[in-house]
Amino acid sequence: MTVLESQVNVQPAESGEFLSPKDLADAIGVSESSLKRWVDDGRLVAVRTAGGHRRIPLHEAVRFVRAQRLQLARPELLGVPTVPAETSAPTNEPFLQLLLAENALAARAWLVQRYLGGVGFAALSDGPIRGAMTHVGELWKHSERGIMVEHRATDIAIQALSYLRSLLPPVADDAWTALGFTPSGDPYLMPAMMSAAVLAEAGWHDRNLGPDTPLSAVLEAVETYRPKLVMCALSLEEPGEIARHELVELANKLGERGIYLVLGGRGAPAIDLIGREHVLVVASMVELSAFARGLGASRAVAAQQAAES
Ligand code: B12
Repeated sequence: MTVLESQVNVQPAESGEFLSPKDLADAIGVSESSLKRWVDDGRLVAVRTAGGHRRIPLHEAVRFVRAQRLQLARPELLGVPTVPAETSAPTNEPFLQLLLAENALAARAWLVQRYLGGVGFAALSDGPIRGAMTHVGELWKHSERGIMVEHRATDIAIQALSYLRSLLPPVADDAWTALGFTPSGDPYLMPAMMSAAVLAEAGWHDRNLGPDTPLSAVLEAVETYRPKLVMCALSLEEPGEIARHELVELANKLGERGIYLVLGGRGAPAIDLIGREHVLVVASMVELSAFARGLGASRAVAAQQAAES
């Protein structure tokens, strides 16, 4: 089941970031007047052009389609890559096959289709993406080409993740901030990218410092962004000595200020911080998402109680 480039439908929406009511109505398969009614009753947020025309931001159209669990009649009119129905079988395999076929556009389209269908960023990360990368990570044991294929697949997966990230709705100005990084000596990109996007999906501002980040830069970022949550991704089972020491020092400093430190990845259990207050070791993006949403909800409750008192 290979998907040819020619099978991937992509028709750029008018401006690429905004849709006309007609395009969105046709994409959904409803009349333009129905769509304008949804805008008028506030279920769908539109903006006005200088000429007074309604336009719907792409991320808002995506949010609305997901929230209403709509089956799109013509998904290509959204201007996002989509793949033919038969490739969206509910298994992890298609994404892996698209990575191995180096079909970047179809890999992106496959993720977008599942996202439009209601699967969240965290679940896609823990499911098809992790599954595919685990398979890819074993190839070097079985073939000379294994490392080359791994590098190509990683690049294509990162492209697809970045694209999906660009479809997430903006977060509220007063939302809390989460800082993400990978420690000294750890070259891995994807887990920190994923955890940042998962926090954005949960309504937080995210600041990702990426791979091989020394403690000094993390502390600088804590001063700059005042995060309520700091996430560290450890992809190697045996993190280096520098990383271990820096993380203990970081946990001490964050603990003094009541800032949470979330550790994830196959190296997280090796860091001697388990059981510390304000330190969490989690095994998946879904767990991280649940924790972040819980913190966000507790903030809303505290704000309401403060308002009522
Ligand atoms: C791509 C890759 C590389 C690339 C990274 C490129 C880049 N810039 O990102 C490069 C080429 C650098 C690399 C190098 C090496 N690699 Co490598 N690599 C991989 C590979 C294939 C994918 C990694 C990835 O991004 N996975 C996707 C992420 C999302 O999956 P994940 O790590 O499972 O994370 C999930 C959960 O653990 C959790 N999670 C993880 N982190 C976090 C963080 C937070 C905050 C949260 C909430 C959750 C969370 O959520 C994720 C989604 O479910 C893995 C295979 C694999 N199974 O992942 C091997 C793998 C990690 N590498 C491995 C090895 C051995 C190496 C090398 C030592 C090989 C060598 N001999 O040189 C070097 C080490 C480099 C170093 N400096 O130390 C082994 C690790 C074995 C071990 N037990 O530690 C693996 C498992 C492959 C294998 N099966 O042997 N690698």
